[in-house]
Amino acid sequence: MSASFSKKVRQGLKTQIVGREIHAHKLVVSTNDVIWELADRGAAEGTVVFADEQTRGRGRLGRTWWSPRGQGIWMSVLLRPPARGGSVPMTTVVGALAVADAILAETRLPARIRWPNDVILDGKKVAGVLVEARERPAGRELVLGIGINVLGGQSDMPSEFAGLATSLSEAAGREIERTAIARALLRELDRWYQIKLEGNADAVNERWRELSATLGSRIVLEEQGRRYEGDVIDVDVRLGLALRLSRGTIRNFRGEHVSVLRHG
Ligand code: BT5
Repeated sequence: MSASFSKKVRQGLKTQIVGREIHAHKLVVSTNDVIWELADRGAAEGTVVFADEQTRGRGRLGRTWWSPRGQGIWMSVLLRPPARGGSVPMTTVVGALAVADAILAETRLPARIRWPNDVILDGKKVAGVLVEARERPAGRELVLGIGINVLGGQSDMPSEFAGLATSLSEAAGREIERTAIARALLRELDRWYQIKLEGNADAVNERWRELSATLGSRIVLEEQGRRYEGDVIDVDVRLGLALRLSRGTIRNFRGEHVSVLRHG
């Protein structure tokens, strides 16, 4: 990845916060780490890092994110939301909405959000979102990391998740250009982040419900060692996922410490 990648992404980009500064690297351990280093040095909110390849891309809960060279969008953005405006679950939803809307706008593929942080096509994971937070004297800093498989396909993927994942090009049946998706992603991140900053939770919830693959399905999840099975009756940015358990009681999960074991 080079200066020409960031130059192409910048073409016609009219964002206000996200993408104020864009860095593109060939090889990094994790774009989230690069952003944290830039944050330590006082980088502006909205600074974005892309990488061609990550040697140890991170997933949630200690998992790894496979990030082969030139095949996807591996990126992170630095956010400094005002006081109490930036919970990890809320920012995860902002990321997932932006990914799904960018895919829809650029490819017309029907991307859906699988709670809490996956974007899927035909039930297969095409993208993941990882949000990390730190408290600083001046307030909270968040790093929103996004991985989208753009090129290649299941035959290239590790067998551990090959049948469960796909890429945009594989799903579309034609080669999708990384820079076009990257530009749309920055535009949608900027848009959804500002809707969130305005406190417009209703707009976020409305779109999330439209795009949710989880709403209405029966799932099994695990939170801090305990298993829960039930029907998903709502998703809400403040309350999280509402699950109707078998005995009829309703329990809310915010998603930070949850793994979904089965998704109907
Ligand atoms: C995620 O974790 O889905 C969050 C992924 C975030 C990756 C981005 S890339 C840029 C930024 N920098 C980073 O270091 N990370 C972020 P999780 O829900 O825990 O899903 C991880 C699981 O998805 C793994 O255990 C695999 O089973 C599967 N997986 C790994 N790589 C994949 C890929 N490229 N495509 C589809 N599934 C994958």
